[in-house]
Formats: sequence, structure tokens, C-alpha cells
Amino acid sequence: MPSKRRIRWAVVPVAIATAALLAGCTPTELHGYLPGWDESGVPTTNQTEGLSSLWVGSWIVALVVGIITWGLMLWAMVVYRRRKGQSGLPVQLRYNMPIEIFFTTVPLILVLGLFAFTAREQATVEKPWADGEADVEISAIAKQWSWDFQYDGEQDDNSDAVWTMGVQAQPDADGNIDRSQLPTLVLPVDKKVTIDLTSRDVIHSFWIIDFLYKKDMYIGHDNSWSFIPTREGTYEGKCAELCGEYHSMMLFNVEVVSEAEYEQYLAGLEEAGQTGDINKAYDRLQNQPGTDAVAEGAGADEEGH
Ligand SMILES: [Cu+2]
Repeated sequence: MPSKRRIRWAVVPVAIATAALLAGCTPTELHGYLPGWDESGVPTTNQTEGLSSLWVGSWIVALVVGIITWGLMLWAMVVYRRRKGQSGLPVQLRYNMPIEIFFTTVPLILVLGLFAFTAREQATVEKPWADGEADVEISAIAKQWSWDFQYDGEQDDNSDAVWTMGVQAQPDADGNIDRSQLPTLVLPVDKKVTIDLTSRDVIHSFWIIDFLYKKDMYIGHDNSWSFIPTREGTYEGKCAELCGEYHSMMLFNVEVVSEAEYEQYLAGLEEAGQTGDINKAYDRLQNQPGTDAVAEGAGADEEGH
């Protein structure tokens, strides 16, 4: 039996080798080649570190299982290969209880483990800010095939809200898209943001690629997403739910800026007269029974939370 001391000495070079290997990695490599990581290593939101850990951890588990499985397969292929002069079937084994129990319990433990870590991470990401805790509340309204963004103010009736309304991307003859023409969502860095997600027509999905999360947008059921953008920069957003003919043109930009720039941006929208509550003004189904026709008052309440 190897002494404990000998094992301890074996750990040192392994740890040094691992550290040296990881030190040579870029943040992108360390986070399993997920988008959103650059040389600075600063996460894009307060959630991307945890999401990346789940991704990398799942890969490590999968690879360990893979290496053991491939190793056993190779070993069996080589050691038990058919040799010259052999014929007929090899010994047939079945109902080997220890192996059957092993094959049942180990995957069960793995699946339960992956489920538990995923559920924990999802619960963290899905946790909304407590009432009044959010610094900024924005409504993102999806429509075929673009985005409206409304930055809520202090007033209950949203009379001091400001907004932008977008149109779908217009590619040129070669299919190139001028991203400066896309609707842009502006977010203040290091602030608690809540984005309320709604749709005017069909199901869309709000996806900021580098933020490593996306969420569906329904008509008649409001979703929201609470997080802190933590790195200034420009990011790409798109619709992630096939929503019709120009779904692929349903693009937007996300600009994470300093608080001063954010305030300046909102002031610019106010100056341009883009003020007030647009939440319901352009809804496609506004005159249908069961929607705005009967729920005019109740509807305003719904949007204001
Ligand atoms: Cu869409």
C-alpha cells in the first residue's frame, strides 16, 4: 500500500502541472470556449461566471466518463480480440448482477448530479430583484420582426418613460447588415437591471449571446430577467424563437455604458419626444375580446410591476 506521504508528494507535481497549464489559458479557453469572454477576463454579467462553471463542470464529468468508457472498450478490444485459429462465439455473459447494478446506479447518480447543479444555477439566474431593489427597469417588447425598448421612469403611469422602436435589419444585396441601424438596448454598467419581456404578436425569445442566457417572450404572459451587466461594451442580441418570415433579421445591439452615458442617452430620447408608455399602444391584438377591449385598466397594472 503506498504511504500517505508518497501520495502527497505525487500530488505536488500534478498540481503544479495543472496550474501551469491553466495559467497559459485565455479566459475564453478557461470558460469552455463560451462566448462573452475576452482577454480582460471580466464577466459580461454577474451570472456568466456561474453559467460557465456549470458548462465546464458538465464537460469535465462527461470527459471523465468518456475516458473510462473508451479505455475499457479499447482494453476489451485488444485483450479479447479473436486470435488465429479461434472460431465460434466467445463465452456469453448475462444477468451479471454486480455489473447490472453498477450500470444502473452510476448513470443515475450522474444524471441526478447534473440535474441538481443545473436546477441550482437556474434558480440563481431566475431570481428577480426584490421589490424596489432594481436600479433600472426596462421593457423589451418583441414584434415581428424587431424590438421596442422602454426605459421606465419614476411615475406610476410611465408618463416619464422614454423609448425606442426598431425595425428589422435591412441587408444589402450581398447580405451584409449595417449594425448601426439596428435597434439598440442601452444598459448602465454595474447596476441592477430588470428587463420585462413581452411580445406584441407571436412567441419570440430574447437572447443576448455574450450574456449566456435567453428567455421566451409571450403574448399574455410577462417574463422578466434580473441581472447586473458588469463589463462596458457592445454586444449582439437576436430573437431565438422562429417567429416568421424575417425571424433571422430580428437583431439588436446591446450597449453597456457608464451611468453618466446612460443618463445622457435617456435625456436624448426625452429631447426627441420619445416619451410615455408604449407598452400597449401598438399591440396587434388590442381590439380582440379578452385583451385590451375588456382589460384596459387591468392591463396598465400588469405592465407596471
Ligand atoms: Cu422573433
